[in-house]
Amino acid sequence: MTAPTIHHGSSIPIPPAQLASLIDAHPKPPTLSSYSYGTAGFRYPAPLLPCAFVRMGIFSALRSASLGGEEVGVMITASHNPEEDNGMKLADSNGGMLDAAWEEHAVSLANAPNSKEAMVLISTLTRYIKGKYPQKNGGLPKMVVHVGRDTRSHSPGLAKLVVRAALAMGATVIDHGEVSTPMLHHFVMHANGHLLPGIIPQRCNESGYYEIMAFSYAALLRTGKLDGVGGKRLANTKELVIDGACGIGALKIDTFRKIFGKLNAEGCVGLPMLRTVNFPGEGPLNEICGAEYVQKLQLPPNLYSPKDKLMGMSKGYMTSFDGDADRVVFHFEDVNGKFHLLDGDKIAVLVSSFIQEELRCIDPDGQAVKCGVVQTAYANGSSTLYLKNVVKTNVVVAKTGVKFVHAAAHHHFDVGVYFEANGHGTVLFGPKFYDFIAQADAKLRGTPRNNRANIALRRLRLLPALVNQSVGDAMSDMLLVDAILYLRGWDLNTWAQLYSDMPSKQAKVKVADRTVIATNDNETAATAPEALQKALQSAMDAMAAAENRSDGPKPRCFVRPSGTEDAVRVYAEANTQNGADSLASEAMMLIYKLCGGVGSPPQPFITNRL
Ligand code: 16G
Ligand code: MG
Repeated sequence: MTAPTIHHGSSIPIPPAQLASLIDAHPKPPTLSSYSYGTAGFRYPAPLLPCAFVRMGIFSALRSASLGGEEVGVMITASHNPEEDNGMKLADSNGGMLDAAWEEHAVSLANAPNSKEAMVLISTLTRYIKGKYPQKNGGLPKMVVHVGRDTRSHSPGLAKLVVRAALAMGATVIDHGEVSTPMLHHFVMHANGHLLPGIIPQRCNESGYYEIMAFSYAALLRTGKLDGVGGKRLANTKELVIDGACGIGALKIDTFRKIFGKLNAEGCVGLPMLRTVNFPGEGPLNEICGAEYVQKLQLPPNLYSPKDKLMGMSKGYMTSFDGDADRVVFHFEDVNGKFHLLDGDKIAVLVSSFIQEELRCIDPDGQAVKCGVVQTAYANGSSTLYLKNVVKTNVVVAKTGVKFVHAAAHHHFDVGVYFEANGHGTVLFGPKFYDFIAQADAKLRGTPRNNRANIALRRLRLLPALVNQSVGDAMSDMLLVDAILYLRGWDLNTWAQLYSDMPSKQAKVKVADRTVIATNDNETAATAPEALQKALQSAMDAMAAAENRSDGPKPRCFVRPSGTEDAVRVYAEANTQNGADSLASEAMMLIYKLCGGVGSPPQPFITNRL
């Protein structure tokens, strides 16, 4: 863990001609028609990025100024993409994703054909900001940009471009070096302390990030024995194995291990042993390992670490992070060596039922705080049914991508749990939750410390600090899940058996232009090309008739253009693996035929699992 490097930009802005020549030095790649801001920012093969990165360095400084000097962030990563790709995610001052209105400015600036036009956009934004926040010296307000990067070989070079361009604008740049995406979002959220709820201690550096999380996690474990139910670590949850996807997450777990050592020495019980596999350099980033691979293919990760690191390792309690550690899925091998996946849907079920149960210990009617879960079209139908019928919570379906699910959770609920099936998610606590905690505190004062309502209050009060509310965070989510399992005395098998997933299949198809496919707001149905949805619906109806089941979710499939790759994604689920595979095969063929498929026709899946 190293301290960030702070660079101060000059208080006198560099002359426009110099800024223009910095832009000119990194021209638009001739092979790229335009940059688009995808599901999570710009993401392209690394050699195409220098132009966009210089411009986004300038842009992020302007964004900070446009918020009256609040601090913003730039994370250099292509997340779960292969090593050759890179990209950036922009964090707004609340720690969340860049505001949608400013996304448009970012895209326009990235795509300005030359420095002259880029300078016009820069001066328009500058004029607007100066009008909004007039300064005595006639300049822009204070600008602060936090920069972080993942472990890709080209990330340091790209980070330098962002730093240089932001400094040229006169911004202060806080360069955090190699960090995970959620760490960078955390730093930004905590740097703007006035936006933080009072219950969360302000910690805007790396050691603070670990401490706040580890201490609230340990405090949560300490409530374990009190309710007479849990506080049990079963033999097969004593060692938690973390597949770091050969990326940044693997490096960062080490600090937790050290903190856990200290906590142990201080008498904290219930901590698992952490064992990390798949470090950077041990294998190719995100390849045959990590959350994306494990979740999409429903297969265990390859273990690249040397044999001595794997010695004595059990596969009974494992997690996989993605390349920038903002996603996590759990998995285990049962006694027969069968692989079981616990994805984001299962995490949503575990977390939302835990929070609701604790809330009900204080407010049995469940009226004081509106809880709910936000899912995407990818959520397994069984999870949605379980949430509605067993957890008895509200469910909203939003468009894929954190910026959409996050906004929906914020909009609809006082405690909004969102998890994409791929493992990206978190919990958002709104003002009504904090009021509820304050009122419960007053009401329960003087009552026995260990009555159930008091235990619940203690637990609920710890959650806002343990959970990274700026964005999904593999480390925070992993600790949250582990704590809940411990409090319940469960292992992964008990959790897995809450409900059985509908068999599903995911696939992708290459087409000449994926923008010919449009979908409705939450991507559950295609709206263009015209014939597509009708044909998909017939395929679903035919499958429903063939399966002839009156109970449970019906077979379902949907297609959507990917926001991170040049492909159209297909999702299908049915009551049998055979059904899901054949529905997915049919959808792939329909895309190929109706949407301009390229290359040879997709091969149908041959079912090999029942
Ligand atoms: C990005 C998104 C993730 C989404 C995925 C979909 C963020 C931080 N990450 O990784 O939420 O599920 O893209 O990818 O927003 P796709 O559009 O290629 O299917
Ligand atoms: Mg990621």
